[in-house]
Amino acid sequence: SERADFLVIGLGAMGSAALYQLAKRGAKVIGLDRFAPPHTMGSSHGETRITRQAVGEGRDYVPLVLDTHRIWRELEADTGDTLLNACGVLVMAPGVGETSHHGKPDFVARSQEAARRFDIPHEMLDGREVARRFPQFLNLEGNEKAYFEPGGGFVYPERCIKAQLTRAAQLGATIRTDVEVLSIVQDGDGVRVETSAGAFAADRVVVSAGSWNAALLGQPFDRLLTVNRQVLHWYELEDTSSYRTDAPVFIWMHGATDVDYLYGFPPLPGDRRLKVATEQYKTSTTADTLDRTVDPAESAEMYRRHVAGRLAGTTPRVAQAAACLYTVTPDRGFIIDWHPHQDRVLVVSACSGHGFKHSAGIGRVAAELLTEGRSGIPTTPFSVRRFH
Ligand code: PYC
Repeated sequence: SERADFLVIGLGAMGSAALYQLAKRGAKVIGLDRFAPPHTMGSSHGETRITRQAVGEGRDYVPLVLDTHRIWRELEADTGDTLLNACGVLVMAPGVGETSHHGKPDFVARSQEAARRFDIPHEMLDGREVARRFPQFLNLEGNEKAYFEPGGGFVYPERCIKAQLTRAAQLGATIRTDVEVLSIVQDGDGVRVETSAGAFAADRVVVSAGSWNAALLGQPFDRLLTVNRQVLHWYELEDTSSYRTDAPVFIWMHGATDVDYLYGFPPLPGDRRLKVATEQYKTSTTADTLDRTVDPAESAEMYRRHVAGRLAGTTPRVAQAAACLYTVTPDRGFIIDWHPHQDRVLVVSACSGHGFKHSAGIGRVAAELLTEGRSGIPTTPFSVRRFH
């Protein structure tokens, strides 16, 4: 069997970051992926991902995103590629009614609280001020509550993954694509991994296979993790004049329930499409049985419920659509922890649909846990033991 210090299974957001950080530390490391990353089969495709530094999901996440921004800038300098566009992020909720997001109440206020605690530049706006500054948002009541963070924005997920895999390979990592992992078995002082391309052995293993994690890891992960299909939609713009070149990304809670919500991105330079999505947690699927085609009726319904009358210049014409996966814990958080039954297997992660902005920092945490046994950023909030 091929042997390494560390084996990373799944080279998406988290795995590519872990591979890069381990290679940077001089470890002998092999990365495996079932496809050829960056690919469209998991949770890391679709051109853009929101990043916010004052994370309303909880203050435990903030050190991860701050570290991640630092690493994107380092990788940009190394590769010459643009990874992070700090065009600003706007989080908006109605003046009255539903204000929860990602399972957390008062999401706008929680973002403000995190910004204050970590000294992150931000502004609090009402709907009237949002309408004045950002004419792309239509039909505001005026009493909306909004958090604006000029240092937030979006990252290019495929480029981030590619940059980390490229740097990892330059630093000596081995990357094996189109390899399916069949079993992960701990034996004495190491771990043996059987795959479609033969056996691999390592001192320790990182499992960062996203929606495939539940099946690979067995109990208790198969009980804890739920996979939800999400859909990304790109609508044709007939008029881009409301979108300044520094138009922000946005999360907009606009109605009475927590499904009355959309998030989206400004058009990319030279592009005449607007990418938006909502989220659903009602219907679950699996990575292998998911329907990856998007029915035009789904995009029509998205446009009718969330986009029409809210975003300037849009048309219902669908330029593109894609299905994407969330792997979700019961509390919509993260898992970064050793497997409870295999103490040489580090599980990274489920990220419940809000992980990409933290991914480079999570890779560094994983590398520290593997090489030093502890990490500079506390991982207790992401422990699997919290579910016992
Ligand atoms: O993390 O900002 C986010 C986000 C919005 C929608 C999905 N994730």
